[in-house]
Amino acid sequence: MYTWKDYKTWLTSLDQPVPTGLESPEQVAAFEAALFCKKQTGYAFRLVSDAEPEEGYRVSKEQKGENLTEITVRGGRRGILYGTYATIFALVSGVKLPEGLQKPAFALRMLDSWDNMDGSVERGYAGRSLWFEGGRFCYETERILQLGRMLSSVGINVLCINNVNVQPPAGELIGSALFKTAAFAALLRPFGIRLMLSVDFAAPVRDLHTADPLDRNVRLWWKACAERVWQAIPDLAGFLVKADSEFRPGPSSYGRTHAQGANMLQEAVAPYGGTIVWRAFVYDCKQDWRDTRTDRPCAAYNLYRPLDGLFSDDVILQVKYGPYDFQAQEPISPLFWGLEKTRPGLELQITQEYTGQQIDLFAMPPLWEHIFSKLRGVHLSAVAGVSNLGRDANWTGHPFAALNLFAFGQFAWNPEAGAEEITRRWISLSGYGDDEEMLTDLLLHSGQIYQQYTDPLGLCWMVRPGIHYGPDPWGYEFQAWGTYNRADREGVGIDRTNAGTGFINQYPPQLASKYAHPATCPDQNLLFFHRLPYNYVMRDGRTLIQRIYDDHFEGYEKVKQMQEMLDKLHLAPEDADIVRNRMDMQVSNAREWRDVVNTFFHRLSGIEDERGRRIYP
Ligand code: GCW
Repeated sequence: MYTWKDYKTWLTSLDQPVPTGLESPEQVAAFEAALFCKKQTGYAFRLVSDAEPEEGYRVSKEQKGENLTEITVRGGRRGILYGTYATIFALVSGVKLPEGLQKPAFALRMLDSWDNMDGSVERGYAGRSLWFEGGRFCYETERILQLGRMLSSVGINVLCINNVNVQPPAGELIGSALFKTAAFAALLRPFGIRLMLSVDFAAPVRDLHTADPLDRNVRLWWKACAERVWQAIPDLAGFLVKADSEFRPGPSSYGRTHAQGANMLQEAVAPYGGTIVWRAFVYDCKQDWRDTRTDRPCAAYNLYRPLDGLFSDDVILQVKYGPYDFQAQEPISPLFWGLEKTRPGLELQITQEYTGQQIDLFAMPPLWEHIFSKLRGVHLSAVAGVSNLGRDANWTGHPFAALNLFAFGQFAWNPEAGAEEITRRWISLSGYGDDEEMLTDLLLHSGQIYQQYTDPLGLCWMVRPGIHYGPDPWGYEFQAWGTYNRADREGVGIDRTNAGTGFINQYPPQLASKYAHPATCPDQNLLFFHRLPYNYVMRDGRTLIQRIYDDHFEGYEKVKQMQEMLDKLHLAPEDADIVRNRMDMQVSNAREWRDVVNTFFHRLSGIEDERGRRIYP
C-alpha cells in the first residue's frame, strides 16, 4: 500500500532526494512519475507536454494489455507537474483520476512566510525558519527541495520568503544578499514555484532621505532596484507590501494615497511582469479606547473604497478574510464587495495565531469552505495563506496541522472543493485511513469546538495580548489596538448597526439587512454586530448569558471527548507523543478558557448558571 505516509517519507527521505540537477517542472514531473512507477508496479506513466494552459493538465488512463495500464498526463509547463502529483494522489488515496481539463481557479496561489532573517518566525509554531538563521540564508538544500516538492504537490506557485514586517537586514535580500536570494529562487524554480519578496516602503530613505512616491528620485530608485532584482531573478513574482500598517511606514507620511504608493511600485516592476501585492490590513493602532466612534473593522473599507479605480490594473490588494484580523470567528470583510475596479486577493492564515497555535486542534477546511462560499460571485485575483511551516521534523509542529497546508492548496486550486472531501483525502493520504471516520469527525468539528470554548458568539480579542494564546477577557480592552468588547454589568458587544458605528452599511444591502437584526444575524456573528443585554433571549430560547455559560461548559466537555477519541486512534509512533501531549495542553487550555470567561461574565452580570454548574467566584 502506497500512502501519504509513504509519500511524506518519500518527501522527506534522504534516500530518495530530488536531484539538484533538475531544471524545469517538466523534469521534476518526469522524475516524480518515474519514482512513483518504481514503487507502484503495474502502471506505465506517459508525460506529454503540450500547449495546454501553462498550469492546466489532463489525465487519461488506458488499458494497454491484460497487465498493463498506461496513465498519460498531458499539460502545460507547470500543468504537467500538477497533473503528475494529482495522479499520484488519486492513485494512492483510491479516488477517481481527475477527468477533463484541470486548471487552477486563481493564477496566484501564494504561501506567505513571516520568516525573519534572525531565524525567528513571526507567529510561527513549527520551529525556526527553514531558510534564515543569524541574519542570512542558512538551509539544508535537500530540505528546500523537499519543500518545493511539498508546496507544488499541493498546487502552491508562489512563496514569499520574508516577513511583511521587514526588519533589517531583510532589505539586503534585494541588496547585498541578492545573489543568495537568486540562488534560493533557483532551488524552487523547477517545482514551478516563484519567489515573492516583502519590501519596506521606506527603503529609499537610506539613500534619498525620502520615500515619497511622487518624488522623481524615489521612482527612479525603485526602477533601478527592480532592474537589478529582476536581472538576478527573472521570474520573481513581485513585491509584497505592508505599508501604513502597525507602525510600518507608508505613503501617508508624505500625504500620498495608497494607490499612489502602490502604482509607483507597480510601474517599477511592470517591465518585468512583476506584481505588487499591497496589503489592506490598515487601521489605527493608536486608538484611544475611550473613543467609541472609531471602529477598527470599518477602517479598510473606509480607506480603500474611495480609492477603487485608482489602483493600476496589475496591483493586487490583499485583504484578510475578516475585517479585524484572523480571529477564529469573524464575518467576511465587506471590502471584498466594495472593490469593483481593483483586483482583490484573499489572505488566509494557515498558521494558527488566534486558533490554537498548533497546540489546540483547529482544522481549517470548514472555515475556509464557509469563506469561499460567501465569496462566490466576488472575483478574486489571488489567494495567499500565511505559512504554518518551520524547521520541526514534521514541518508543521502538530502533525495534523499539515491538513491545513494541504487544504489551503486544494482550496486555492479549486475554491468549490468540499471541506469534508479534502479532509478525508488528507487522512487517507496520511496513512490514517483505518481511522478515517473517527478522525474526519474529530477534525471537522475541531474548529467549531475551539470557537465554543474561546470567544463567545463572535466577540473577538479575548486572548492574552501579545502572545495570543489563552484567555484574557479584558487584556485588550484598554489598549490602543481598536480591540474592545465593552462588556459591563448589563451586556456585551458593539453595536455596529446604524444606531451604532454603522459598520454594517459597508455590506451589500442583502447582507446588511441580515446582520442588522439580532433575530436574523447568525449566532456566530451576533456579538460582532450587536450589543446585547445578558438577558437577551436567543432564537433557541436561551438567554445570552446562559448560552455563553453553556458553550463554555460544553466546549470543554467536547475537548475531553476529542481526547478520548484521540486515544483510540492508531497514531504513527513519530506522531503519537506530540499529538497526545498537545491534546493534554489543549484540555488545560480549554478548561482555563471555560473558567476565565464564565467567571468574567458571572462577576459582571451577577447572573447564575441556570443549571447550577460550578462557576468560580
Ligand atoms: O495579526 C497580526 C499579527 C502580526 C502580523 C500582523 C499582519 C506580520 O499579530 O504578527 O504581523 O497581523 O498581518 O501584518
